[in-house]
Amino acid sequence: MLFDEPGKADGRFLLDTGVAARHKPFNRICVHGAAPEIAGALLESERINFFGDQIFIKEPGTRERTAFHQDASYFDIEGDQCCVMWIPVDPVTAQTGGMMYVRGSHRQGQLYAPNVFVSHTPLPGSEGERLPNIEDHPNDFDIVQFDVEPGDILVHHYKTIHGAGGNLSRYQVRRAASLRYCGDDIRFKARPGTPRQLHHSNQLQDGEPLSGPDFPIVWRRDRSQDAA
Ligand SMILES: O=C(O)CCC(=O)C(=O)O
Repeated sequence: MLFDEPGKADGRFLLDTGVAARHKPFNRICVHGAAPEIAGALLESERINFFGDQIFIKEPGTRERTAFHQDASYFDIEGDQCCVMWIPVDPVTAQTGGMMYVRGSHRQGQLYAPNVFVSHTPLPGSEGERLPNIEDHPNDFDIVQFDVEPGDILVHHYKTIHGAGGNLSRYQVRRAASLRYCGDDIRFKARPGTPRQLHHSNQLQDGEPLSGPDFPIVWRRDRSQDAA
């Protein structure tokens, strides 16, 4: 386990996956809110498929870090046009577990093995080299961290290496949703060892574009205003 501080602290780290499949108001934000259009603009895509979601809650006094990782290693897809929106509903600083990104790491062309999220241990059966130990050598990497408020959205490329600290505050909970959107060039690709999305019907074969109920289209570029 990767802990921020030795000693005793009793905050809990809750992670849940596929919330949009179970919770209608959350689903509305994922598929009808502003996020799909923002993804379309950032990815310069003609259409956007919703890929999935997670929520991350770190109570005050949570020592568990989120180990550095690349989301792409956990997703059964390949291609370039995929982004992840990290949406906090609390003010978040470095002390309460602010997200840290290794700048430009999405362009390195390497996909590392997925880890178990709270330690460097790779997921059983997964492929790829282990990530370097960034937690113990932060000065060797170009890491950026942003303090955020409710209403802010942090967006990263799905190959960007990122992680987060524990929540060392005494009173401030840190809750965030992570929404994933895919654009035109993304294709399905099953990856060994990745956690199965229990709400998925798994109808796609490797190489197929995303479609169907698992990956609904949530935005299309409106070409009706384009000059003739
Ligand atoms: O909130 C966290 O601790 C991690 C979030 C994350 O890794 C993600 O959204 O991809």
